[in-house]
Amino acid sequence: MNQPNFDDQRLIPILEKVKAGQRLPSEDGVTLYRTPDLLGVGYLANLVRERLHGDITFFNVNRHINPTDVCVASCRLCAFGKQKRNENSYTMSLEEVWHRAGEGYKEAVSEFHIVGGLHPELTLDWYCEMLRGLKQRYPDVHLKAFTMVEISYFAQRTKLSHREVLLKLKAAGMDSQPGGGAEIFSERVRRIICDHKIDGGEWLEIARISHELGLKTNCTMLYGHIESEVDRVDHLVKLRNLQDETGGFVTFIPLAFHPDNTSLEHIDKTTGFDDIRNIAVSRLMLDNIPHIKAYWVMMTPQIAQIAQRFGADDIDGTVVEEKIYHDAGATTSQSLRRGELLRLITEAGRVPFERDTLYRPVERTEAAFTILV
Ligand code: V47
Repeated sequence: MNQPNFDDQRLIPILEKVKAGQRLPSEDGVTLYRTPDLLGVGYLANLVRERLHGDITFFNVNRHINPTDVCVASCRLCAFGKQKRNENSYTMSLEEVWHRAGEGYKEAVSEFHIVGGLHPELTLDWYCEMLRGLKQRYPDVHLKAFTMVEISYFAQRTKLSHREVLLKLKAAGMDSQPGGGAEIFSERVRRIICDHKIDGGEWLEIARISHELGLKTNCTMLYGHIESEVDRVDHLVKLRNLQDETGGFVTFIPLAFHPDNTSLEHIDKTTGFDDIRNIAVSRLMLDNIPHIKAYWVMMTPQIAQIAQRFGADDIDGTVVEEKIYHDAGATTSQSLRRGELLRLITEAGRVPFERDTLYRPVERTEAAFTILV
């Protein structure tokens, strides 16, 4: 292996650890966040990414379903949630959810990604019925549903424990959970950007219970608002510690804060430099989480493409009808066709691998290809 020519000599001892497969301590995480030598950080992250996944970049064909944007929490970071009395809010009926999903089924999706606001009237039984209806109609589609924040709210409303809520949803058809709602675990920051949300400890505790019940989940970090580099590293290390215990996280997704239409609108948008850096640092710090996703909706397809050479091995999916980021001013398209994902991957010199939610290969029939290309 050629020795790289780092601009920042502080990366040399980190290279030695990366080459030896050693865990990086928090101080290295802070250095990786603060150095201007992004190419150096990317070089290190790419070593790990290629060691784990070679030239493969994963993607899937999925559809997002957001049954309601009514939310009792008014998080300052969010442009999606609305109060029930807001005439622009919406709540789908069960029939509507199943109908939307049917459009996804025609698009040959392998996953429905289902999250929504904390609705004060929809019951846990309603959500279970929604899942059962989806499974009955589309038995082959994986249901990745509900963040830890939603689980906590269902528990609060029903007076059941987190475990009981998760068991009910699992029995109704929930196959895994997305990684949202983690934001940043620092309580100081959380009090400002999402003070109505569960704290970081509860988010991690619910993830732990999910994993104990055999559910796989994703995890995220929201960056680019008022957090410091130390807060970011603290967040990554907390995820890494839980993963050591449970092994239940499949994919980490760093999420850039989009300020438009939120009450934090005065905050500058993240830069491409910071977006790429978050991919690279998370790949290096999260040595026990298999996949790092460059979510193209959030970082643009162009940056997601470059991220494949800076530590990311996944660029998410076709998505179809993304709402959370578009309400917060995202100017990216609301979906990408499978062919476009393939082009983003092959032009970066990577090999596309269509996966299901749990990273098993997806076999396509001729008929499915004619819809998808
Ligand atoms: O939990 C909300 C974030 C998350 C804003 O698991 C915002 O595969 C930026 O979790 N600006 C939802 N971010 C998205 C999410 C996700 C996305 C793609 C894949 C997966 C997965 C998970 O978006 C929320 C919150 O952290 N968010 N508002 C905003 N204004």
